[in-house]
Amino acid sequence: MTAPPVALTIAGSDTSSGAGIQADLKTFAACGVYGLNAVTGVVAEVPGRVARIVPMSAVFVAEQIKVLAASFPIAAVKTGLLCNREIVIAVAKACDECLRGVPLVVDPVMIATSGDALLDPPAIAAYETELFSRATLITPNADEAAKLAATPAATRDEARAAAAQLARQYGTSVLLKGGHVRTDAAIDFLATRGDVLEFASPRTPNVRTHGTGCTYSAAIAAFLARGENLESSVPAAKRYVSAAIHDHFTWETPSGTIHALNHAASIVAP
Ligand code: PXL
Repeated sequence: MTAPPVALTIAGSDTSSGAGIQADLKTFAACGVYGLNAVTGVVAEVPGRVARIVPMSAVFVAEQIKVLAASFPIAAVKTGLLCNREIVIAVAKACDECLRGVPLVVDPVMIATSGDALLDPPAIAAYETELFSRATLITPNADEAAKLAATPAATRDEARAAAAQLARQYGTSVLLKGGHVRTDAAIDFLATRGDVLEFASPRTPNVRTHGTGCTYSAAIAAFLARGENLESSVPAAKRYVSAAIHDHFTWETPSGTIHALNHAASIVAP
């Protein structure tokens, strides 16, 4: 067997395996990439309810990254939940020191699908000053983009303008995920090199999956690790997520209906 490309996720552990490290590793595997992980914290949760988050120490997060970077040929990195300001700063520093030149996808995970806040204002400020400028791509959803750009992103025109503004603001490429924007299809806006490209996919109604954002940014990192560029990685990743949502799993339980992404829905040939 030839060795696959290697990608690293720096993210939180989701006990219910729908989001976080678990979603990222499933995505890497399905996209033909070998996945490494540095755990930022452990989240006790089920879909729709976060019970508790226990962060790792920032020093230990940095140590995980350094150990991995010293051994593996890491070809792309993504960040997910970074829990707090100290971890955001430690990750930025570690990426600078030992992953220089490696494509970095930053998913600014601020709010869970359940509505739970996952980051406090000092942590968000650290993303803005320490991490975004080092990223190849940042992938806010419409709510995160509106907060960062301090401008509405609820309609197609607003979302397009917010993506372009954020790209200028942070000097990096921006993928604004328009799942919650008022359009018939789910449209994402990729602002890169002065241009805004749009990628649309049909909506799958009445599915409550968590982990779609994690999965999307992990798939982009996987395609970057495979040597694709941003303009080809984003639509390939969107096809991957859309299939995982469309072919989702459902459990009917005494406490309600549980949905989960199906990562076997579109396995990408090595
Ligand atoms: O979907 C955001 C997210 C990211 N990372 C972890 C999570 C969640 C949401 O629940 O638990 C670890």
